[in-house]
Amino acid sequence: KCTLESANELNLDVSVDASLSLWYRSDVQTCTPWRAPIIWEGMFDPERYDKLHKTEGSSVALTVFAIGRYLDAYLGNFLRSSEQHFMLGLPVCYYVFTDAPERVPLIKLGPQRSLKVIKVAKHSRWQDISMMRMKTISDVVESDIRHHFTHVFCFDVDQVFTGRFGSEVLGDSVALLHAYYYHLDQYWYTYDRNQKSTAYMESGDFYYHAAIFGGTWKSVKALTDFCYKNIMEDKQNNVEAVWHDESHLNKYFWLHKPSRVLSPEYCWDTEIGYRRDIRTHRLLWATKQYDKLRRP
Ligand code: 2GW
Ligand code: MN
Repeated sequence: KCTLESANELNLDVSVDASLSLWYRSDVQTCTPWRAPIIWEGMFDPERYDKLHKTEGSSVALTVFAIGRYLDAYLGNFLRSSEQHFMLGLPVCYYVFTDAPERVPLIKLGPQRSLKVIKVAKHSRWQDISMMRMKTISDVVESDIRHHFTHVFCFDVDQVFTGRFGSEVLGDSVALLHAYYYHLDQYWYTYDRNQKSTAYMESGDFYYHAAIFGGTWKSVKALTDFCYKNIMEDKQNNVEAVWHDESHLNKYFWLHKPSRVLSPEYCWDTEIGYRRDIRTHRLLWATKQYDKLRRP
């Protein structure tokens, strides 16, 4: 059971976890075997978290990539919705990585919120666009983010905020349960099963979704360095993990357990349909337009 004492023992986010009332959700798993909280609607008091993080001086960098057709297709709605729901009340800076800075939409930002556009090259393979984010994030944490922000959250751009996505997610190392796998047995998890890949895993804890991960800048630096190093080692050996950066992320969190886990309420796909345990939608997958966006 997750208690304040168990969190204390493990050096989890103790002061923060005092705001969790884990007993409010008996219908879902609210705690990992290593006693990290899994955050579900109804488990926490948003105001207490906000107060606490204001006092502690928490601040958040959000990284997002919008390269090629993804810029016009998704970035505007992502940023506009984020201004309505993401970390309201805390200092936030968007780090937007794109190959076309001139096409980044002008969004009116709230107080204490800013946006940086950083030009990056467009890799020709989409798998590389996705995987190479790890290297880019690591570099910008080192050169910029670590000097200005306590936390970093990294997002896919093909999604839209629809509800509070607040300071309750802040922790040392934060992973997200994949909406399609959270209720399934291990057997179904799509870990990389190729022994030649560095992402190879026989078993794991959960299947995490790479669409959102975060934590302190230090943890995010460690995660992105690990994934990038393994991605490059695989390239040298002419292998590629089955779900690219997501396979490497799952391997990382198997070896380095997250201190906080987000329920799929934090990244839901309405295509799944109604689920009794999903009490709120904080972020939704945007409609995939693979035919339009993924042709060469
Ligand atoms: C990606 C796939 C095919 C064609 C284009 C792209 C693409 C991705 C692109 O042209 N431009 C671009 O900026 N991206 C960025 O990479 C963008 O931020 C996007 O959200 C992210 C991941 O690609 P996405 O969202 O199409 O992949 P998903 O939704 O299937 O993502 C899961 O699996 C990926 C690995 O295959 C990643 O791990 C991702 O984090 C997962 O959510
Ligand atoms: Mn995506």
